[in-house]
Amino acid sequence: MSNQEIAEIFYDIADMLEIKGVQWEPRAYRNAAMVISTLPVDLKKVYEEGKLMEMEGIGQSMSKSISEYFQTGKIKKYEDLRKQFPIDFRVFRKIRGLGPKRIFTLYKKLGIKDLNGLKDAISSNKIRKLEGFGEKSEEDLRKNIEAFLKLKEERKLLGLVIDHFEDFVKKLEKSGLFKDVRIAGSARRMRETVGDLDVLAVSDMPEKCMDFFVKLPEVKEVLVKGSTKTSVRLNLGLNCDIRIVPAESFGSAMQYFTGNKEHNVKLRKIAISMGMKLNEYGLFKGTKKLAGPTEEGVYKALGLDEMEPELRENMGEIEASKAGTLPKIVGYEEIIADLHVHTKDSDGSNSLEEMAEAAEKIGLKYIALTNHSKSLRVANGLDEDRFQKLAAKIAKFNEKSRIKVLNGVELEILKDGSLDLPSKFLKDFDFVLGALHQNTKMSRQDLTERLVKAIDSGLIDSVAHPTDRMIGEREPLDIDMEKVFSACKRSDVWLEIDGYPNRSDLPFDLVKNAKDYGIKFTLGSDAHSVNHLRFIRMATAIARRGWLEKKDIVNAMGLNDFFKFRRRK
Ligand code: DGT
Ligand code: CA
Ligand code: CA
Repeated sequence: MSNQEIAEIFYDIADMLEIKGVQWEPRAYRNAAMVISTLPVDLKKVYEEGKLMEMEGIGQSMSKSISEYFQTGKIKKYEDLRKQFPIDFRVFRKIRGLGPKRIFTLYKKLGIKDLNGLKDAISSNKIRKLEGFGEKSEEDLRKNIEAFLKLKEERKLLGLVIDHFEDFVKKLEKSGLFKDVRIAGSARRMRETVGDLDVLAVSDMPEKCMDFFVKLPEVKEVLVKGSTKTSVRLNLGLNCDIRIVPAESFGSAMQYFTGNKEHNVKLRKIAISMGMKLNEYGLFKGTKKLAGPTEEGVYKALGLDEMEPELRENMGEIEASKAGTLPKIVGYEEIIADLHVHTKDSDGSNSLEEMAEAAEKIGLKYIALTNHSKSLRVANGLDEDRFQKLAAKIAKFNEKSRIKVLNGVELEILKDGSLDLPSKFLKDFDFVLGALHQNTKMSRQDLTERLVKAIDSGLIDSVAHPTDRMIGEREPLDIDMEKVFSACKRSDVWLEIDGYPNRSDLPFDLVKNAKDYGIKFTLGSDAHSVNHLRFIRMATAIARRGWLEKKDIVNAMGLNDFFKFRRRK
């Protein structure tokens, strides 16, 4: 995907400029890279429409670089820097504990350019002898590399590709060649990461369909081409399988190719136990076809309710359906708020007005600004004084706006479980989202106690991204979640589902566990720019995958209820 490629180049440039001691440019490049990597449309399209400069964070020189990339396939500024620093920043950046300065030290002192070089240096104990490293950091690096390799799967974050998937399928639809064309597989189940894109279609002209399909500009390479199944590599960096099936099998094929596999296996067993046979062509008794055209028909004939794709993870949904206890999960359209939004005031790239306006455009009724608090210096956290000024701005904005903005904070939970702002000051916030970001290298017990202390303080409303995992970067914190859930229940504190794609935190299986404690949840996009507000959909998807109903979710309440149900008064 050119978006990702250009974002990586910009991150590389930022790292190299930082090594050179350049002052503000690295920050500008990182900001632009963040915006580009999370863009819902193809950057190339923005370029072709001449709208690069309209993007936030993209000035004249970056716009020129992007144009240069699309015209020549290269960016000279980048190539020149690379000659000075022939280092694999892309991999090193993803290893915890390696910033640009340390990467450069490794290169300068030991000639380390890539992961293999780094691994060799670690196994021959060379790192510990370097100034500023030591034995402990050598050991940490070894562990962090292991973690990186373990998490580095060839999967994409759905939140970053779903809009591209949908645009792609829309193109197929618009061709007029298909009677029906739908997304199946993990993307339909809204799994946080996807291995490929599965598309199912019905058509009278399969050959023409496949010809049209493989010629789309999103297709990089054709892997297999047939009239019922074609597989291609997409520019996005993953494969797409399209299958054309007869209309009378569309439902059973959708069921089969939506999965997941374990869910399917269980369904098939049920069919067998009823003397039937289930496959992608239909549900059969002997030679008689009992179901096939619709998914609903397949489930009904097996004595089950048709269930939302998000539920089909073999997490007890089949048993619950049989018992008639399957919940009516929250609808995407029932979410009317976003309770985790950043602005320029801390580390976001848009103003309060811009964020609110964009949120209103996607149909939200209120949002909570949750900028970082002062100890999170890397994110430009706010102190009391700056928060007070922002509160005044918010109050003024609300006087004349339709959408309402809550005065919130993403509050650092400090090392000892105390909070980053005085309790008297916290009272003035509408919404306090407690978060662990720093000093998390602690024992399971200490970390659990730290978080539980904050939950029991009576001063926070919800816990931001509770496990602090970063998909592909770092594992969840080692915390006793059962203790956290009990504390939330006891102190009437909510838990956040953060929909920012690489967070997707609380993970859906833990959401389902937490629900059993009777806890309520807040959903947040964790937007750092207007185009991230769309991630509220991903948070909602996780809520649905965790079996949450409307009543379990704060964001489905109106503002009056929000204040009524908020325990902190
Ligand atoms: P992914 O692509 O790894 O993100 O996950 P899925 O779930 O999209 O898996 P994929 O693309 O391999 O297959 C699509 C669906 O096809 C899967 O969810 C269930 C079904 N399927 C695949 N292999 C099998 C199988 O061996 N047995 C059964 N019953 N179903 C299968
Ligand atoms: Ca798939
Ligand atoms: Ca597939």
